[in-house]
Amino acid sequence: MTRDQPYGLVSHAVIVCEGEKIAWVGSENDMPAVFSDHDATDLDGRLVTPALIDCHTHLVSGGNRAREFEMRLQGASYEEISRAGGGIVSTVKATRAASEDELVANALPRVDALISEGATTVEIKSGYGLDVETELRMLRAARRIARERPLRVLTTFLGAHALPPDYRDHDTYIDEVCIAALHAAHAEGLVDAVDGFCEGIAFQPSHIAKVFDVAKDLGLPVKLHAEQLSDLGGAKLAASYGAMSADHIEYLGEDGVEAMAQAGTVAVILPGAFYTLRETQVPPIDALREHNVPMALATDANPGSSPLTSLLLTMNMACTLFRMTPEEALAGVTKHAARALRIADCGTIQAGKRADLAVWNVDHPAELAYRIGFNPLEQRIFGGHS
Ligand code: DI6
Ligand code: FE
Repeated sequence: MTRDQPYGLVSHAVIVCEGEKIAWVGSENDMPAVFSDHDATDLDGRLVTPALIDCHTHLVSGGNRAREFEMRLQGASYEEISRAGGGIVSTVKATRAASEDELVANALPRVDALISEGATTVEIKSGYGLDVETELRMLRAARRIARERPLRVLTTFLGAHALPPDYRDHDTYIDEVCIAALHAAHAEGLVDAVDGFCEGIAFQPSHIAKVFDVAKDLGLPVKLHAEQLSDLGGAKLAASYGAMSADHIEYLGEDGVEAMAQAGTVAVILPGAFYTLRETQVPPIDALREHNVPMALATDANPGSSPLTSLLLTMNMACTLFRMTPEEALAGVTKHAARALRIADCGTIQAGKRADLAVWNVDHPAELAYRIGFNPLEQRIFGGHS
């Protein structure tokens, strides 16, 4: 596609699909004659973008935390609720009590919300089991979602999400449960990547390093929830392991940005959590731009800090709250989200890539980020099928 137009826009374009893939894309006038006998669908001049990709979600979980929402409105902070046994740990209870079928059934309406806005690829993390059995059950549920819906799911093991109530010592939990669960999940083919939550209320860099060392031995790529509420140097640590992404990063400093740039680690920006927790520290967008760190955008869909299942609203929030441009926001949920997940076969409209496309009823791509709570999707195409 041409790079000289904003958004890489091509007007009067043709996209030739063959099977699951794009065979050719370009301006109507340049189309090779060999394609002229293909069945054609006229999209009436509508905008076509790559289908959307949500590269950071916790879509599989039990229960919900509406009560905690009420408590926060009465003045309790996210960290206070978490230290008082609420927060992540309350979702752990509900998730342990849920069967695989229940976990899938609970997740599907949220998955469908993403699909209805043109998403074809979604990352889903474990991390609400925090015991071997439930971590594996969450990942099996995540894999099953890709069989229940026309959707690609990438799974992420997040055993280092929180200290479960049955453990007092972080090192013991990491050594006895988290690493055992990672080995077991990997042996069952359930893990595409390994994540952790590096934060005062979760795990220190030393704990994360232990988990990442195991991931490295198993040949699994890593990513990290880093610098969300404080700066523990998580992004730097992740970059030292060649991480796919460092996510949240509100408190990331310049040295962390540089480390990410050098390692090719994508910044995953999560405005839903920032909004929900009414944070005030914005991620260092200017520094990320200056250092050419690709910025992906995701929902962080989870029952606590980001009960958000709209990538379009995520785009709007990234622009309004973080001053990202609508063009950056669109790249954040397509091209850079694919990069954050290290999937080279989607995220842009190019010959040879999967025909994962979204057709929109808008006049200009900036409209995708501009509206609030409005879905202009006309059609979603997944692997050439609508
Ligand atoms: N950071 C988040 O925003 C979520 N997990 C994490 O590591 C929060 C998850 C939750 O509150 O349930
Ligand atoms: Fe998260």
